[in-house]
Parts: sequence; C-alpha cells; structure tokens
Amino acid sequence: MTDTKLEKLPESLDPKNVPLGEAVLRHLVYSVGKDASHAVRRDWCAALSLAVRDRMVDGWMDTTRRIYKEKAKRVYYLSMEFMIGRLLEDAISNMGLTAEAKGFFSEHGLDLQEILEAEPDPALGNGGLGRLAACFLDSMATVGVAGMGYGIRYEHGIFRQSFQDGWQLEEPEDWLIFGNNWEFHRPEVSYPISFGGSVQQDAQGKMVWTPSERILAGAFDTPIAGWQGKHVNTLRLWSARSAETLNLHQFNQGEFMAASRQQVLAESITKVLYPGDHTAEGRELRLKQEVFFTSASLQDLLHRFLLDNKDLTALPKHVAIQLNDTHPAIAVPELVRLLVDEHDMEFVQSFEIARGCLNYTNHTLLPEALEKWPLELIERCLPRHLQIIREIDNLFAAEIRAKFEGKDPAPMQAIDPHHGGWVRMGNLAFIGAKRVNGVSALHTELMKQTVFKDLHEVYPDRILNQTNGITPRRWLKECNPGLAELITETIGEDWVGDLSHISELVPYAEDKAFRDKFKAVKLENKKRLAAYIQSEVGIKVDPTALFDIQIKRIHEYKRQLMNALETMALYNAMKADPKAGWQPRVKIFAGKAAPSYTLAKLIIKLINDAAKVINNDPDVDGLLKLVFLPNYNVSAAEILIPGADLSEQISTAGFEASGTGNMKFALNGALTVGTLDGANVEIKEHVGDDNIFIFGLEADEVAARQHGGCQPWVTVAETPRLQEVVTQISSGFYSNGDTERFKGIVDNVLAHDYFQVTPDFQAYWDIQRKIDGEFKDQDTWQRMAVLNTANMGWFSADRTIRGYANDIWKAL
Ligand code: GPU
Repeated sequence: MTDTKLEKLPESLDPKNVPLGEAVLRHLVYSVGKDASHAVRRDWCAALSLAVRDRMVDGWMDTTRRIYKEKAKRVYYLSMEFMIGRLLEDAISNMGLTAEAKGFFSEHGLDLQEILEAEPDPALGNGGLGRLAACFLDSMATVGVAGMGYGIRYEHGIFRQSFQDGWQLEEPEDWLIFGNNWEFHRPEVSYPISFGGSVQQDAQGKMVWTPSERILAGAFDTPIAGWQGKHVNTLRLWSARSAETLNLHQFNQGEFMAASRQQVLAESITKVLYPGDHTAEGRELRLKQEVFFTSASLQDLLHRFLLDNKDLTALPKHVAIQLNDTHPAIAVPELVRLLVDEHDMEFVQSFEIARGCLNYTNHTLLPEALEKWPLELIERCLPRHLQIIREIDNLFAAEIRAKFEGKDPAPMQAIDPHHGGWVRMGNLAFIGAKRVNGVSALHTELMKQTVFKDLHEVYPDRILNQTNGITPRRWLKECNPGLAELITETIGEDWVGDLSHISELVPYAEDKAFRDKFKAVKLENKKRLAAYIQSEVGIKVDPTALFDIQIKRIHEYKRQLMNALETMALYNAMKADPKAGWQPRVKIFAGKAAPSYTLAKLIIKLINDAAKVINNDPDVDGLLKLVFLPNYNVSAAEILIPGADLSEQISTAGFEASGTGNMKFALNGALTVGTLDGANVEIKEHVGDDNIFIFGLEADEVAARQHGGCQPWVTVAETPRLQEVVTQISSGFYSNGDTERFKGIVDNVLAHDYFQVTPDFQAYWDIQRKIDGEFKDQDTWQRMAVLNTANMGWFSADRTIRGYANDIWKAL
C-alpha cells in the first residue's frame, strides 16, 4: 500500500451523483469506444453494466471496511461450480435502478429487456449444485454474512446443446468472447500451485516437497450486491497460467508450438467445466482443477487472516469454510499442509485447526457420484498430500479405538486399501469437518442411515440438515415481474427482502378478484413462453392448454423416461377417442445429458422422435403437443418457470437429494406432481396436502424393491397402457420401423428398471388424469396455485443461509 493523504474521493466523483443515463453514455463512448449512433445492443449492455458496476463499488468497499473494522467472522464458500446466469438484471434490480434504466432506454427508443438479453449467460456449472451456490451468494449479501465465493473462472462453461436429427450435439460455450464487464482482474493476487515430484526428510526431520510442476492461480473478482445494495460481497474466480515465461530461445528458432508448451499445459486447467453431473470422470485434469482452486483459495484466505492476526490457532474463531460437495475436499490435507509446511505448525494442532474451520455439504447418495481417487494417482500428483492423508487416517483410527473399544476404523477411514487402493473423498471430508450437512430433511436422514452410517455412529453430533432454498430476487421478482407487481400491490414490497411475508397472500386465495388477476398474470407468462417455444423449435402451442414442464439434467433417477412414456400412453388414449373431452396439454422438457451418458442421450432422442410423431398427427391436434427445448440454462429457466401450470418432480424416491427447481416452480404458482423425495416432502408440508399431487413408491419401498429381486417385465405385462407403449417403441413406431434404435431403453426397463419406472407408472398415470380434472375447474386450480405461492416463504435461500450462519458458521 502507498502512503497518501488522499482518504476520501471528491463528491463529484461519486457515481451516485451522476444520473444513470449519463453514466451509461459516458461509458459507451469512453469505455466501450462507440458513439450512440453506431452502438449495437451488446455495446449498450456493456455500457450499462459498467455504469451499474460503478454504483456497486462504493458499497463494496464499505462492506470490506466494515468487515475489517468489526472483525466479522468470514465465511468462504468453496465450489467447483457457480451457475450465476446473467448478472445485469440482478444487479440493476438489487441496486434499485430498474425504473431509471428502463426510463433512460425508452427515452432513446431502446428496450431494456432486449439489452439485458444481449448479456451472455455464464453457465459455470452443471445443474442444481452450481445454481445453489449462486443463490447462496445473493443471500449471503442480502443477509449480511461476510461471505466470499471461491471457484474457477472456466474459459468454457457447460457445453451448448443443440439437436441434430433429435440427437444431442455438444458445442463449446464461449461466454468470455466479448469480454466480461463484471470482473476485476487482480494480476497482483496470484499463488503457486504445485504437483508431482517427491518428498524428502531434511536434517531437522522436516518433510520437504520438491514438486515437478508449478502453475499460478490468478484472481478475478466479481462484486455481488445483496437486496438493496447495502452489503456487497465478492465472488473470486481463479484462472490458471504458467509459472514459466515463454521460451524465447525456442520461439526464435521457429519452434512456436514447443515454445508455448508450458503455457498451454498450465492454461488447460481452467479451460473447461467438466460436464459430468453426479458421476466421477475426467480423471487427472479434474483432480488438478480441484486441487488448483482449493489450494489457491486456502492460501488466499490465510494471507488475508495474517494481515491482522498473528496466531493461526485463532483461525476457527474468525474463519468458516464450506466445502460444496467433495470437489474441494482436498482442502482437508491442503490446509494441514499449509499450516505444517509453510507456517511451521505442529501436525496435530494443524489438524485441529482444519477441523475447526472446515464444513462439508453432501449433495447426493448415489454411490457413483461419491468421489474416490486411485491411490496411485494421488501419490503421483500429490505425494505430500498423501502422506498427510495417511497421518490424518492414523489420528482418526486412534481416536476411534480410544472411544469405542473393539470398533474397526478401517471402513470409515479415508484410504480404502482394497482393489488397488483408493482415497474416499466423502470420508476424508467427513473426518476433516466440524459439521457435515445434507440438503433436505429426508436426504439428511438417509445420509445417517446409509453412506455415513458408521461415521454418524461415532460422531453423532456432526451431521445436520440445512434444507436448500432459492433467492426470491431472481426467481420471482426478476423472472416474473407480472406476479411480483401483483404481490407488491397486494401486500407491499417487504417479501423481496424477507420472503416469510409472502404468507400474507394466504387470505387472498379466497378472493375471486385476486385469483382472476393471478390467473391473468399466468396467462401472460404462458404467452411469453409460447412465443419462446415458437422461436426456438418452431412449434405452435396454445397458451390456454395445461403447460406441464420437466426441466433439469437428464438422469435415469429423475425419470424423464417415465414422463415420456406417460405422454405416449396419453397420445394413444387421445387418438383412440379424440372426442372424450380431454384436457389439452403441452408437455415440455429441457435439460442436458452428460456427453458420456449414453442412455440419457438416448432418452432425449426418444422424446424428440416421439414429438415428431405426436406433433404432426392431426388426430391429436389441439389436444397434445410435446416439446424438447434445446440448451436449457438459467436464462431459459427464467422464461419457463413463470409459465408453468404443472411442475414435474418425479424422481425415484430416495434419490433426489433436495431439488431446487421444485421450489422455483411452486413459488411461481405452478402445482407440483411429485414423489415423496428430497425437498418435495417439505414443500408438501408447507403448501398443504391438498395443494400438491403426490404419488408413487416411498424411499423405503424403493430400497426394498431394489434389494429384493423384482421383475419389471411382469409389472409391464400387468400394466396395459405401459405394455402398449413399450411394444410400440420396440417395434419401431417412433423410429420409422427401426427396431434397434431404442433397444437400450426397452431392455433396461424390462430387465432391470433400477429406478422403478414400471411400478410407479400406473400411479403416475392416475394422478395425471386427476390433474386433468382439477385443471378444468379453473377456480379451484387458481386457488391452489395462489396457496402454493403464498406458502413457499420458508424456501428462501435467505432462510437457508441464516441456518448455515447460526448452526454451522457461527457467523451472525
Ligand atoms: N447435485 Br452430487 C448436482 O446438481 N450435481 C451434483 O454433482 C450433485 C448433486 C444436486 C442434487 O442432485 C439436487 O437434488 C440438489 O438440489 C442440488 O444438488 C443442490 O443441493
């Protein structure tokens, strides 16, 4: 820092003293370098973003000063994914600038909405886990937690999905191509990250790691303003670069490729987001990504701590670290290593410090998603970490033996010596954490009974629940302005900053005039969605039909297949008797499949092929449409969710840890058809049994069937509508007579059906027909819809963050 007499900036420089419009024009000319007559939407978007960012900076610095002064406990949220979506509307809305921005642009003949849509959608995540992290950033800033997000600045986010002849195509996504107006590059903030090499003991007995590879992590900061901009936190994303400079000698010899080799290798670490969702993949590079951002974040937070603290044993008092799933679980040995090797502390004390700061959130019970790394890989890439993991395991084993006579610690340890040897990251995270949490009540219970059964027995106080939540700013106020205005004119605006107020709407469920307005808003949203469908896939849908939507990653356990099969059965029934008074429906799907997940991709193809047949059949015209929208992302969700009548949350019970889309739909007045899984259970408790459509096997019944041999082919034979559909698919009805195409799906359903599509099919069909009937009674339906919106206050991510802050971080 420099010594300067300049403490406060002159008032004239305060961005608040300049009308927003003027600031936009100034940025357009002097930052973007365009004059108004040549500017395209993207230029206006850049100028507006910079003008809004200026308004955030003072609050940002104030927040930083306040945190230092008050010595507030700092919370670090480490996540491989932050699915932030577009930031401009969020920033304008939270900073209270919407009216001013709208006014300025309309004065100049421009439409704010179109300018907002010119912003690329940063999709730095796969699905719910990444979106949860983004909602938490908004809520930490709103609630006033001194929180910071740490992640990776991927050059390419999740792939862009399109369809070629109904098959999923993956293309690289390029969100940074026109620059990023939100971030501040901090070239001076950089940390070395090491890999490989060997460890030797020096003369004093100290372990010395000599790595064979070293890269640098550079920081990029994005300010995140909470509701009303009072508190502004930071999302710090790391980008990799080589620690070595260009080999000029080689370059001058004309060996351009060889000269840049080190740069290319280093930069590959933050090139792409791994598109695996719930499955371990990508091996070595993925491991290096995890180590890279975890180590950089820990070095950074230790550096910040030491700026005004000397005693590292006080770290747990001032710092809480949340590990978003096991992806950053290498933090356990890495924090110990930094304390022991770089700060000369004792091992046992260092482990106690680590265990005082670190907490771990589990997001799945799926065995294939619990990360484990081959010992050989860890030994080769991270030899010093492996030593520390072994020591931690020994310490843990001694603790268990001392506390529980005769208890074998081996199955609980981080290292599994069998089958060539593995490091189990879930066990490592559990052993190294102060608190471990699940993400819904049911999921947390199942965690205790299954994956962490034995660890829970020996540390019964460690596991707790924090049911997920969503930010009402993005997921109601911004994405559904019509409904937001109706709510505000009815009960005032307090709900935006404190969603519990939304329950004041409950009495209005009985008010016919209010219900009619609620319905009118929904219809407008459905028209907007219909226009989007038309422009994306060229299918015309009737906005008065029942809009039935399933949007999420494609996964067997989420059972898009069951929804598709029911659609085909409905098609058969309608075709057989078109005059039977059917409720017209539009079935809408969207979601990406992991590129290596063959069956998931085949399910997409099946839905697209079925859509071709159904949408072109005049017999069901006006009765049924089937739509699969490409490239589902946060921006698409913001159009889809407000336009839904029915929200599909139909996972095999026991498999969806929580779900958060379920909350977004219900908050926006869609009714849920769902199983008793994840947070559906709690949604049912809040909206009331009469205002949700629950069906199907429960988690314990599913588990029993999965363990005892069940015979899906028998169930199919006993379910005529399902039998008919399965026969049609295998005989090539949806594939131009090709009987091979969907064999993978048919064989799987008939022979294994691990995710229990066949036993749940009939109950799903029945409840859908019940829904048809209830939708026809629009008055009753709208009443239920209002009660959904009104009773979702508890699912605000602000409530979730307060839960973490009180029970885990001790930070409020
Ligand atoms: N989830 Br593990 C992901 O989106 N990706 C993952 O790799 C893992 C979990 C989801 C859960 O499936 C979903 O139920 C949950 O709501 C979400 O994390 C946030 O907790």
